[in-house]
Amino acid sequence: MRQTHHPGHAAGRLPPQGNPAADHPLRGAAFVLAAHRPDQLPADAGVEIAFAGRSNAGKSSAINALSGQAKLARTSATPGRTQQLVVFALADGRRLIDLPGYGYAKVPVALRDHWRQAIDAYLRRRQCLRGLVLISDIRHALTEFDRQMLAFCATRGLPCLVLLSKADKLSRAQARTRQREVDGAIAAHGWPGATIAFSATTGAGVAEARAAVMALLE
Ligand SMILES: Nc1nc2c(ncn2[C@@H]2O[C@H](COP(=O)(O)OP(=O)(O)O)[C@@H](O)[C@H]2O)c(=O)[nH]1
Ligand SMILES: [Mg+2]
Repeated sequence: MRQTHHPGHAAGRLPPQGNPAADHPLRGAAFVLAAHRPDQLPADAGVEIAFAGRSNAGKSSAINALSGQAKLARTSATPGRTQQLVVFALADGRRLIDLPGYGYAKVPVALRDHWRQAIDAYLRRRQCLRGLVLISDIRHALTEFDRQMLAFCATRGLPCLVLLSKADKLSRAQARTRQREVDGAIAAHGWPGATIAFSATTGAGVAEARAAVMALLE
């Protein structure tokens, strides 16, 4: 096929050739909508996985790293910014849901309760939900909410992929120790969780996490 010149394509900024989702399906993820309440989400059909985590844990950065798109989800140095259920869809319609970050102390109590209930309702009722991706800072122990998410997955029989984020902040040995501690807590409770040490900054664990996320979406 003959290529025509396009003035918007400066050297080095040519788009990838062919189907953008060709190398991995998450690359085709696109923003659909942001909801304030679970009833504003797309119809409860098809296949969906949700991303949960404490505010500032690196949830948006993880979604961007997994999708290979630097600006898909908004990242912020200011915790407590994402207070919506953000929906992304793959080319074939399967969805990723970015749940509101929890645990940010400066959010007013009433708003925190609102989101707590919204997350709770979503996780309890959503039939198309196939699994949860929990983002937890590798430097900290699992929070009370992390534990509730894992216990919730056990109750509903859903798998939970735990991305131990910001692994670049620790040495390899420290990261391994932290991961073993979390694995131990998961095993002790019989939670349906699997951990991956992850860094959006260095890309460590991203390929493995991508494969695990795609497995959840099967
Ligand atoms: N060093 C490092 N910083 C990270 C990583 N992931 C996120 N961050 C930083 O942590 C802060 C919060 O990240 P964000 O993705 O917005 O967190 P969210 O609130 O959970 O969505 C930002 O300043 C990010 O740049 C990582 O893998 N390594
Ligand atoms: Mg975020």
